[in-house]
Amino acid sequence: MKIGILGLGRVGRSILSYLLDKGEEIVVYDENPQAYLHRHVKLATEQGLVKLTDPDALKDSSLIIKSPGIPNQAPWIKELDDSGVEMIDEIEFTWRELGKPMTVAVTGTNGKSTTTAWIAEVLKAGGMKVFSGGNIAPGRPFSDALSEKPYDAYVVEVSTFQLERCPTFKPNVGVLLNITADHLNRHSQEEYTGLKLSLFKNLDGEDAAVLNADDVKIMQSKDKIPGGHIFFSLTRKHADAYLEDNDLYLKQEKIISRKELLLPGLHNVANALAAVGVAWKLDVKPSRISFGLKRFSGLPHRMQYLGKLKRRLVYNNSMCTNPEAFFHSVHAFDDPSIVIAGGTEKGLPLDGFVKGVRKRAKSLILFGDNARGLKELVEKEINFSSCVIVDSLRAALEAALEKSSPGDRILFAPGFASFGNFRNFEERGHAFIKAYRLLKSKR
Ligand code: UMA
Repeated sequence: MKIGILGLGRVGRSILSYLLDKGEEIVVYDENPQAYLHRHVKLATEQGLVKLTDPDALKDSSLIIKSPGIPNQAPWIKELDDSGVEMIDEIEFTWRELGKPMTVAVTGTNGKSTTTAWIAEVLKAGGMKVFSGGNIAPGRPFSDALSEKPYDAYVVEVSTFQLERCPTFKPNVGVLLNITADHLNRHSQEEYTGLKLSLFKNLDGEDAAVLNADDVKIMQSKDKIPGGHIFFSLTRKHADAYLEDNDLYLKQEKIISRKELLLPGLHNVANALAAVGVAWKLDVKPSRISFGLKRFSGLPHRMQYLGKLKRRLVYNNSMCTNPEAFFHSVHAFDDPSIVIAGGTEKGLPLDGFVKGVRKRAKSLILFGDNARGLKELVEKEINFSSCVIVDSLRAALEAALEKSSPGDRILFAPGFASFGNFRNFEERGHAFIKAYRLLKSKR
């Protein structure tokens, strides 16, 4: 059987390695010739196991698997479609190849990655062996599961890019967190909403749709969503999973207090309630749901709770790379933090940074190229005088300890890009974690 792979990013390479093991005839195409230089692709090509080709030569394939980044509207994709060849998304392919296993698929505009990882944690607490992946970043493609031993459940984040060609994909539980505008360069708003809802199109009475009852767009569409409905809400007590007086409930039974969750912000309470809804459908006991919710400290570098250092709570939000994100990071908490910030300017307006400092910073520890400029800015604009400039992340943590008291929170929310000192936000986050561990070991 001749199988085509379009795109040799993380998805394409993961499928390639699985198909190589199966001994299939494989043809690949990527518009960027650099993609062929990747070590595994190069090796397979040199050994004659893979043919690099052009779109025309793919027309007689038995099946083509398209990477999510390649737009459906591309003329060469349309041409392939016209030839009648079957072209599907990685999600559809992986689910079929795995033999249609127990799958929880999570979509929405915001919060997908955190909720996917949180659901996985709660199901693990319930004793299940769980694969977690999909669109989630940092994370691994769903197709990585093909090369591993079977799991009890697969929890996958799916983006609209991955739902365009999933004709038979039928998760046992689909989760829709929210729908706002996004990816309008690739879909119209109507198409985008339609694609999100298409996650549920094959559900039957045995399956469940876990839906945010606070989202107007979702509630307007709910009658079109098949499967049993499980609602979660921050405000409605008649929902299945809900928040009341700062406690999270499942069907009138208290599961956990909000203050026991390590992740800040009401949006994360909503994400936790979605996880409660999924866990209930999969028969996880309330005490285990509570345990799993409590244990989750966040995805790496996204408001990740690291632990306590000299009785200060330390959070790593290295993913915060612009002033607007800085504003939201510091506002995730109701009270001010000792904030570590700074990096490389990308020419963006600095209002979000200044507003964030005014409302939610007790002290500011600044590092990176723009440290001096930021100090002058907040001194001049808002008369903020509690600034320290440092030249390393370790020095930043030490300064933060000096400026704080037990019980305070130290928040690493750079608000700027990581270029210059680090390759990307992940490397910067790792450097922060390393500094935290070093100081912790010296206590
Ligand atoms: N390519 C072409 N032609 C194109 C576009 C891409 O040939 O028109 C080739 C590129 O040269 C490249 C390959 O396709 O070699 C890249 O494929 P890809 O963009 O699908 O990237 P992957 O590395 O396979 O990553 C994809 C997702 N990428 C996108 O949706 C753009 C990752 O989501 C996802 O984590 C990964 O699969 C595993 O499932 C990233 C993302 O930005 C994080 N997602 C969007 C989001 O979250 O908002 C949807």
